[in-house]
Amino acid sequence: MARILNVAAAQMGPIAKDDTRPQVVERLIAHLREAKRRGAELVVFPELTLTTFFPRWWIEEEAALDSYYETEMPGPQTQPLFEEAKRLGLGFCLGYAELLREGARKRRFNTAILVDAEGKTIGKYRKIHLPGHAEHEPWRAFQHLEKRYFETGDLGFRVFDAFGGLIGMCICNDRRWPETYRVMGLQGVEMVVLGYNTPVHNPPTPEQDGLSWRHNTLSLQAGAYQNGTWVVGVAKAGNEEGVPMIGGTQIVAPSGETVASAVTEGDELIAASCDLDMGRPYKDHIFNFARHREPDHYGLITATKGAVTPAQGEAIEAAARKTGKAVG
Ligand code: CDV
Repeated sequence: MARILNVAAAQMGPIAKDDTRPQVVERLIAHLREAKRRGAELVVFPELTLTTFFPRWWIEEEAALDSYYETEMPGPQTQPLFEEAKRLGLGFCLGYAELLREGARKRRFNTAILVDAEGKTIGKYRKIHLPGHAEHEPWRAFQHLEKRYFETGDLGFRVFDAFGGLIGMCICNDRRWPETYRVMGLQGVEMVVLGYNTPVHNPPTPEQDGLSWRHNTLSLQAGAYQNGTWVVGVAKAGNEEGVPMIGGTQIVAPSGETVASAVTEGDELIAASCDLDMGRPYKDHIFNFARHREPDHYGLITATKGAVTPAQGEAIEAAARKTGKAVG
């Protein structure tokens, strides 16, 4: 019997700087109700769902910066979302800015949580690949200060036994990195859910602006196919505070084929019935990891962060082969 997970991808249109949490939560609840009407069990919301994408601004005043973060989840303003999801019997994945206090130290993460149909948080992910820069770069049309406003995630790429399958999370820029999917693929992931905020224009490489949509789809489809997993990518889209952001919300099958996609750049819900066993033939044959992977030849992947010369690469690979540390 097929293992079907009915999933909905809840694309959001722009969120203005002055929009309040209750206004946003009302839009999220509208998505939940539509998802329920369409038979969904799990609803995926975008990255930093609750506010405008604030890393586009250089913010000097700490209180102003703090206002974009959640110090508790659920808190008083997000509780209605949890309650409505529970009432409807829906699980969800929600991205938000997380602020932790450890003594006098503030810690900030770009976070996503997986919440089950009972309203219980059963998984948490903190964004690992943080794009952009840490200092003010006024030459840009807008900033991308994720490296300033967030720490690198400290929870790894975990996979959760939930919704009748194995579910993983990542966030936005993570989706462009094959390592993201492979670490979850090695844990048998069956569905990767992720949200994103992707401006059409990338200030350092404007010549690629016309390819922003293609690079999104390419990354989602490659990650799905190469790991025999479903991938659900959900945008916050449209013109947000003068910055156009791509839509392209889509649900990708383990074949690498997109089975549902959004057609607007506003609040739009798409849904699909996903057979979690559809990844099985990919995992058993062309990407049978235990049979065909050759980790003894992948030493460079973890031995270096940046590119090295071919001579250095050869030396690192030779040393890794000698230690032969792969298991399985
Ligand atoms: N929020 C993001 O991580 N955005 C990046 C942009 C800056 C390229 C992305 O990878 O889509």
